[in-house]
Amino acid sequence: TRRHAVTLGAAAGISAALPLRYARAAEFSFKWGTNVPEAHPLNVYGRKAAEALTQATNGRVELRLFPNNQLGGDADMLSQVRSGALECFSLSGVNVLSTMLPASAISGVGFAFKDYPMLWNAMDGKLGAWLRGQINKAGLVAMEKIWDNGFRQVTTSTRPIVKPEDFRGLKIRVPVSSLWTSLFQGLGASPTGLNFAEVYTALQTKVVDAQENPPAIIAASKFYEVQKYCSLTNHMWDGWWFLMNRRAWGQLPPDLQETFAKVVNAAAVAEREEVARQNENLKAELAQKGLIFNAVDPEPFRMMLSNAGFYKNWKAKFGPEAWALLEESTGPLS
Ligand code: X2X
Repeated sequence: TRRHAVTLGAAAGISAALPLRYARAAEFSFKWGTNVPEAHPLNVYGRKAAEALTQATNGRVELRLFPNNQLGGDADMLSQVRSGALECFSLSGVNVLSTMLPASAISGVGFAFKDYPMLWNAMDGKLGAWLRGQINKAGLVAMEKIWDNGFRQVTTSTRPIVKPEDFRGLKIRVPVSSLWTSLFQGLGASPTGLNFAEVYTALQTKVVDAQENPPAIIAASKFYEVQKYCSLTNHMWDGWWFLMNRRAWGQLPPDLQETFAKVVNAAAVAEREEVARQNENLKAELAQKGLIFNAVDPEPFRMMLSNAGFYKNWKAKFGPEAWALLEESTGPLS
């Protein structure tokens, strides 16, 4: 049987030949774009999901992963997944998705989530369900489990961030997003919105002196080559929704939709564990590569944001319903 052949192939370590083991071409072949390098767990677990999906559907559904902005930058991939040129795209709700759907940025409010239990309780609970509903209304499909990127840390080539004043005038890259821009303006920095594909070069050529991302990305994207300090600000959490073009999703019959969702969501849950592990363990490895780490007390930074009117302004923008859902998980934010 086909299944038997797959097992033998896997045991023999043959994976490049996978499609040949199926007599017919896949009935449904979906491209999946991501914005981070091959080595990042998003792609490692993405590849596992693609293999599992081929097996679980006997080759009927094929997921072809294109990591590292191979299909274009964040904004390009978003328009492609909206038009149907791309079927699947992993995108943060706080990133360019929020330019078409402002509500999707609410998970990125500064210093909102203290830890992972608080975060998953929200994203796997009512807040996540509400956000997927919004994404759906905007014409895209979001799989239930959001993939982890992690709590974000600031790297710079100039100075460590120890107290809020250290942000003053700092040229820092942020994703193209008004929430991100306002967060760093509130902290006194000079943020520039850039798609992720442009970040390494922008740091290398000193167009910006800083960026902010979790250790797993700092390692996978080799930012340690062009940055000197990493300050553990934990200023916000971020993750990737697995977004799909609605027509592509609708092509799958219900049983295949169910299998697809099950496989992709299971991979997301496994990816979360690996990302959390890496974001903790990679610090030692990055320090060996020359990155200088420092711990940060978040409270003065949160106070500064609060004094800048950040929470008041964003509460008004997101509206009472969304804000109440957020605060249900985080406690009062002001
Ligand atoms: O663009 C970024 O910094 C990244 C990779 O973390 C996101 O996708 C938000």
